[in-house]
Amino acid sequence: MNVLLTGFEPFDREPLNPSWEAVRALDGWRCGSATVRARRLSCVFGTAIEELGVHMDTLRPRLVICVGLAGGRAEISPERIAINLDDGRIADNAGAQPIDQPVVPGAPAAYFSTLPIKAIVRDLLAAGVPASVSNTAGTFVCNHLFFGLMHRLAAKPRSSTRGGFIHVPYADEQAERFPGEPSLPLETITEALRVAVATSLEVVTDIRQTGGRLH
Ligand code: PCA
Repeated sequence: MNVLLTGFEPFDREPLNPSWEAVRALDGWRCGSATVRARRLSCVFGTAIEELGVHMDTLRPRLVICVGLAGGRAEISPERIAINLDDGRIADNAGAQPIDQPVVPGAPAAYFSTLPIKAIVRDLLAAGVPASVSNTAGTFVCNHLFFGLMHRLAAKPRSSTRGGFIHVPYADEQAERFPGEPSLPLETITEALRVAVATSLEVVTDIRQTGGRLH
């Protein structure tokens, strides 16, 4: 049984993207009866969703976790919701900068993750990794991919495949270029994704625990 983990190529002039560096360290890792397959996606609107679709068609995964960098966040953050909106504050790696466009015209406004996001946060905290639920994945390529993933899964309601998105902080290797911004060791980010995979395979119904915010 395959688990698909995706990370992104670098973007915004950075030489590395910790999402891909962490994900690729898990390629081939066996978690119980599941095997992780790591794939790198382009940081390009449209293309990222197309590449994900090819990998899903080929690997037929039972679990899909897409991972991206959220520079400036201090915690590993499982995303709760993908919105049907592209609004680029910067251009993607192909130079496109959509403003207020739907990811998929005519599709629902939003989809919820089908990962056990609360249980993932619980298990990360228990492992000593800073973590919290995020209630917005932004409006750039990460949210775009997350929406594309959930739209695809929603089209096959009888499939048992679950999926979602996790944002990670800068890796320590990037810290000197972002003074004052939080970062984590790459090994901690990799370990966090191990926990996220294991918890997602184990927990089908999420736990009841707040992940809310006042603002
Ligand atoms: N982070 C960006 C896109 C690629 C990535 O790793 C985002 O949060 O949208």
